[in-house]
Amino acid sequence: MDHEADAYRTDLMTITRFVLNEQSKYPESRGDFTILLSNIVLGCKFVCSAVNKAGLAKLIGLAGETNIQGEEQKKLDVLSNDVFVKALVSSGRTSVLVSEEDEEATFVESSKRGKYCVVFDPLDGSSNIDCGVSIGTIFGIYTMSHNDEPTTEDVLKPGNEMVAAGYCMYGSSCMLVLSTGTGVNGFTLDPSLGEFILTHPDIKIPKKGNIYSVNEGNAQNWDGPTTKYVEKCKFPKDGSPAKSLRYVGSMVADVHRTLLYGGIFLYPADKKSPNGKLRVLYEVFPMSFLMEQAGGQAFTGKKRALELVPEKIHERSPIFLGSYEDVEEIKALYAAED
Ligand code: AFP
Repeated sequence: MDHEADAYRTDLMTITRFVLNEQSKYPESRGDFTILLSNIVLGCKFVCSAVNKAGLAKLIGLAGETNIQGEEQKKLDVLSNDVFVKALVSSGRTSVLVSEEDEEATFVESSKRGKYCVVFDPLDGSSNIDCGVSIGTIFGIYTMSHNDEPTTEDVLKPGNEMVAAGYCMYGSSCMLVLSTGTGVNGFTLDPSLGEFILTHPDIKIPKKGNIYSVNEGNAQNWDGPTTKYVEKCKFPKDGSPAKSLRYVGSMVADVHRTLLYGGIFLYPADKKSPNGKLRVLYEVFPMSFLMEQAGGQAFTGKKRALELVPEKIHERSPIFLGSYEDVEEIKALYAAED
């Protein structure tokens, strides 16, 4: 990278300009997606700013606590959810919203309805909030296929029907990674401009990586293929070097590193959680969509993750995602079990 030239770059590709450019390839497009996305971007900017000042503003801690003014405080994830729900409803472009924070789906009132359904986790990795470790927002977008009353069936669709997916990571910098089905692009928030600027065009995950990422504390409850795979990462018998272990415990941070550096992220099933921990609609699907768009793979232990058909909005699934060749290895171990 030419840092000197970069320091004086004047042609800034903002996320809005990027999406407008994409939209111009479809003459029939009326800008609905651009409007929806700018509301998602607004939510991300709000959460980023709230996360940055969480300690100062006393946003950390439990919802229901009262501050010194006697006002009830909202936990950061509750606050983030409120912001996203309001931004998405007021965009006038959504009909159904599914949030990790809300037990039931939100059906937008008819006067504000639009053609998109958004599934999202407003603040994933919330157990990392209080110690200042990277956390993120994850989202996936479907289109409505009819004009009748919206129902949960409109989001209980396989992940390969999503039209877009992305995440925003609130880390050492704030980064939004997006795919609209034609590759993956990363945008970094320039805090002085308040704009996400294209900094990582056309992200491709390395074909193979040297990092594995898993909560090894669950190892005693894993099944055979996962146990064998992790053993192979640590004690390879083919002369290749052992893989490094990295695990943040925030899916956005672990997946972001996997996307950029290569390797594999695993949240397998175990004896205690036969369906794993991560939620299909707003964790497994968006991240699997991004991985495939970047040239990687995502597998559930049984099938391609994006082919799952969820039956419930908060359903969970085991997930193995990352570099193409690393995921091939775990697929081979599961195939050998059958
Ligand atoms: P929290 O939001 O409760 O911190 O959970 C985060 C998460 O859903 C996902 O971001 C992580 O990958 C995963 O859980 C970590 O789970 P373990 O703590 O069981 O490893």
